[in-house]
Amino acid sequence: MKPTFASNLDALGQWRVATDAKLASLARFAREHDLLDDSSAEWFEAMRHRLSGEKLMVAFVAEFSRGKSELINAIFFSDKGRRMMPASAGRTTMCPVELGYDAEDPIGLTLLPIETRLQATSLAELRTQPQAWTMIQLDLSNPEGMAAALAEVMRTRLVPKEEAQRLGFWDDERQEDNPPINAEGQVEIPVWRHARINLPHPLLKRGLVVLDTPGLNAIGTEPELTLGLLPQAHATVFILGADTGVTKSDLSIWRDHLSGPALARYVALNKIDSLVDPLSTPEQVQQTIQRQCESVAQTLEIPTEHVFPISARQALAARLNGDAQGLATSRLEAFETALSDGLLPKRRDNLANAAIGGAKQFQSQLTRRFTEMRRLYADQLLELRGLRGKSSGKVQLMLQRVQAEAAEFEQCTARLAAMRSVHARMLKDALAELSSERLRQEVDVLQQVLGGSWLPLGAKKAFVDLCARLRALIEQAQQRSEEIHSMLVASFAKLNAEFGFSLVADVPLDVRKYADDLNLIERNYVQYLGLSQAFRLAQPGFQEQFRRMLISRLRVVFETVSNDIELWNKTASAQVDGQLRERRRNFKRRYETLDRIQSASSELDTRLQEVQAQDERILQLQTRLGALVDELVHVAQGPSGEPEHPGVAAMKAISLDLT
Ligand SMILES: Nc1nc2c(ncn2[C@@H]2O[C@H](COP(=O)(O)OP(=O)(O)OP(=O)(O)O)[C@@H](O)[C@H]2O)c(=O)[nH]1
Ligand SMILES: [Mg+2]
Repeated sequence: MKPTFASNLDALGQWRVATDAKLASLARFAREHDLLDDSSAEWFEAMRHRLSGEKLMVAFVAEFSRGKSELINAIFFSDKGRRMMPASAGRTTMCPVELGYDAEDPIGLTLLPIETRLQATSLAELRTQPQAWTMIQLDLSNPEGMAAALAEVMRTRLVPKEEAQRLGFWDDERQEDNPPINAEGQVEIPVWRHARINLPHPLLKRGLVVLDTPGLNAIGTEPELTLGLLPQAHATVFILGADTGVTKSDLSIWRDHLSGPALARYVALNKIDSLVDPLSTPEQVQQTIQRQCESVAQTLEIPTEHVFPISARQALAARLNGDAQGLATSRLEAFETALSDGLLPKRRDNLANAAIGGAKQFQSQLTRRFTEMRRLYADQLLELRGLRGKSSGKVQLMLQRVQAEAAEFEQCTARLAAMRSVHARMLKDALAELSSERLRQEVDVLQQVLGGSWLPLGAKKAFVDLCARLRALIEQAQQRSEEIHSMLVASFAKLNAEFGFSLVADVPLDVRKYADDLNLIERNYVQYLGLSQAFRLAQPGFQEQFRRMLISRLRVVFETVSNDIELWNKTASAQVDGQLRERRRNFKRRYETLDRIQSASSELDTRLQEVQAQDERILQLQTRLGALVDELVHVAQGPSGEPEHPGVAAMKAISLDLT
């Protein structure tokens, strides 16, 4: 009984493999025929890396004991023959748990001690420091042993109130949020701050990352979770209990962490089995479930169809026992279908568009180059045909003409050098404003404005101002890119007219779109600064973490903008270099040909045939290129029309891969 989500993710995985194979063939073809310049090679590598390595993160968020861990077990790990993630009554998962697979890391469970919260280092930085983590090996052949090891995520210990306070689990001013305190004045706190499970499970190997979170205020206490992981998750599943409905604390989690507009959110109304009542008919129970869904939808202000009634426990048990009827009653499959339909096609489309767009651009770049080469061959053929029956004196004259033309052409080098230096300077200016140093300066301004006081209102304003300045930097980068484009258009036109180049400046780059990423970060942070957890920012350690997290997220945006600009400009330069090389080669060939014809007139026909053969070879290359790109498009777009059964899609992907 293969879970729906799993099959669909499998199909996506097959598609990725098939599309990657087509990209690889295209790259191989280009390399074999010496058609791959540096910037294109870079693009191929980045795109293939995205296809094979891009992660898909699904985060589960809810108040404690709503069944997050149980649902994760039912959706993703029912193949293990037992309950993998600990799920039990009361508080169970004590720290965020990230399940994924990275072939470069050892298999096992790694845990970050809670005390690291006292350092200013952010979780993102700690990820790169293996010595900060405790490692527990997992024996894949022993599910019992694995489950026992995973119980580590439940570990807690008792500490004096003061220590809990330092670690962010106690606040005198917010008594209602504090954990219970025992007779000795001690408080129970998690032993670990974050857990990562690195497991070569088929789904995780396909790039899925599952994030299980602890309930209660724990979400808010870790800025990394609220600001880093959750906003970047591709989908968030919010879980409610059918037995409890929407409680006040459910609602505050929803409002504080899930109401961001950009998130793909799913709401599961779990534990519908608990509504079964021996005194009611099954129809009456169904009506109760329906009423509950409507009331949840109304409270959360979402459409009723977006609330999925399920029973995670029943689904897990049914899958473990191969019980189809039980699985149907759990209604999990409808939820899984919605989750995969909402998530996977969009992801596939994004990857497909990027792969197809890039490949087509590469194709038009090469086509331009082919056209230019064929133009030169045509000229040469004309020149050679004109020599038929001509005396060797005429050939001698032609030789001199070629020499003169070549010398005249070489005058372009000074012009090219001038253009290159202008181009390099403009590019440097455009990139300077996007450097991580520049970013740090801007964030430092925020820090100075705030001083030590991170009062929610002031912090929010300072932050909004920072985002406005950063947007202005992106706008400036856009303008500089357009200036570079105009400069190249003008220079290319002159070079084409004076020296017979056929240079074309691509459409100008659009980096303005990255302002949307900034907007998203802004919304997350503003929400965080405004919410009930903002008081935690008063603690110095959190402030520093907050700052570092912010810089690291902003840096990703700025680096993407820089990379795009660099790649665009590299492509433009590569075109100039390519044509220069081709023209020089052509002069040399023409000279050598005439030279040989002069010494033996029988050479003329041989040379004519050679040039014709070269021209035909280019035509063949162009046809082959077209075929390879078409194949890629065909595989990447996949079968059009109605979505089909995932198994069929997977089979198709495989068979296409083999052809
Ligand atoms: N009756 C019933 N119980 C369920 C269902 N799903 C989960 N439970 C039970 O509810 C309890 C809590 O489930 P967990 O999965 O541990 O809940 P959680 O949301 O992960 O809780 P924390 O880890 O504490 O944040 C466990 O005893 C589960 O077996 C369900 O569909 N029906
Ligand atoms: Mg849990």
